[in-house]
Amino acid sequence: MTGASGKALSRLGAGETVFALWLSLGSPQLAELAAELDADAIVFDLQHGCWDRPGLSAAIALAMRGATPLVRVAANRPDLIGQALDLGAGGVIVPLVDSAEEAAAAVAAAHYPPFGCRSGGGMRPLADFDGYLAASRHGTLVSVMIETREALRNIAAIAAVPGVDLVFIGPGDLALALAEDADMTLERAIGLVLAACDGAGKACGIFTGSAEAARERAGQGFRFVVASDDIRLAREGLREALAAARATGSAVAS
Ligand code: 3PY
Ligand code: MG
Repeated sequence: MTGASGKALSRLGAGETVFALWLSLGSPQLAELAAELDADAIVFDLQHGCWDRPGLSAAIALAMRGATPLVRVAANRPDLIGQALDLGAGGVIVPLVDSAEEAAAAVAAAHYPPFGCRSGGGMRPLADFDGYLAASRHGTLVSVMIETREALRNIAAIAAVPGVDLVFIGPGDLALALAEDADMTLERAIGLVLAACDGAGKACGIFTGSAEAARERAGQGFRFVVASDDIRLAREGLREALAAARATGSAVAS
């Protein structure tokens, strides 16, 4: 089991946009459905999502049939990053990275010595550890999230960190961070991050919640966008179905 990040990393390397699906509900069955759709990446959200480890392990195996499985870890910690990769994720998205030092720590946690501090183990890596080790150096996607004022201040240094493959904006948290800031709008901050990534020759991505937003951001030069997520889709689909059923019922009654 090697090179699980292949599809997403090769699209980024070729200057193409990665269109991702985002799963938070903790359902391996949804991962199986998503894997049938030829997404470039399927992201499993462990920061805000409902995943347990056995469920995540099953979901990653299903996702990798058709896409690059990525894990948004709960925090920038070597144990969490190592666990996600040991389960077979092709890469990690690390939230709330505020400085070049924190970005370098995330990169180190994702790589084995001498390039980093990841510990060797896990059912999937050990199936063919020599092959996995050889592929992992250039085949593990590391993405750091920009979602605070401090990250914004340090964006040039963060984007320049070797081994950061993708700088990924969390617009929700960034909006919270900038709420009281009269001098900085969210869109201006997003533009500054994109420009810093261009300057550093790094891919910049942004969380989006709909196909329209994903298309628009891709058109602006963002190289990793999210077509939708399972919570939003389930909520909208269920709401629409219920409303449609009720509308039919009232039409029949009248
Ligand atoms: C944010 O918008 O803050 C995110 O983390 C997206 O998931
Ligand atoms: Mg966030």
